[in-house]
Amino acid sequence: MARIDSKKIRDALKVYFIVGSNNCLKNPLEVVEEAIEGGITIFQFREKGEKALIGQEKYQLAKEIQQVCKTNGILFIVNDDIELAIELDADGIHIGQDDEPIENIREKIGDKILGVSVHSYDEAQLAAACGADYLGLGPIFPTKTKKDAKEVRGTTLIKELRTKGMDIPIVGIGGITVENARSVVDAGADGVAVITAISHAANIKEAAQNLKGNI
Ligand code: TZP
Ligand code: MG
Repeated sequence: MARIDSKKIRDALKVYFIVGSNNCLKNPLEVVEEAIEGGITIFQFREKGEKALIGQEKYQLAKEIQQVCKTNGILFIVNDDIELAIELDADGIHIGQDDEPIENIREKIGDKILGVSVHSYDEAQLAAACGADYLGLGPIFPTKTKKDAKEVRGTTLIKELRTKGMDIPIVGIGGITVENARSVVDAGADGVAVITAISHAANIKEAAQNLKGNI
């Protein structure tokens, strides 16, 4: 296996759906299936926070969602839990600044996709130099989903990285909705990552479709 090429990851980042069981108002498997029907382009399993599953229950849910993703040709990324990502042979892992050093993770995962959340130009430069395949930037807009989220920056950092010549694939995250998604891509992101805009929608398939249609 070789590292994913940047064209492929750029395309995959367009509509990035992230979910854990505590973000869902119904069975997470159904949520993911309907989101896939609506056209999401990549998926992240993010089982953390209040009432998050642990141990065997977490593993089982991840495995079932991974199977749904596989059947539908959707990349399956695991948030934070490198052991789980390796055990499941996931397509990739997404880490933050508080996780293990990026180069250690790259060493452990080989050519799997590596996404890194960054909050400044310096963090972005370091992540790119250490082997990140894409960067997550946020929160772009106010969000209630991540309690320890950093300050809202709008699209400022996306524009800064692009203006300074960084070409690495970027996805924006935090408070993104069908109404504001376009502004994130216009600022230079390759796509938008959302939790609530899809997982809490009355019609999940339509929410994913509308998001895709608006970027
Ligand atoms: N990282 C920065 S903001 C955020 C994460 C995981 C939460 C995004 O959730 P929502 O519901 O799309 O605002
Ligand atoms: Mg983390």
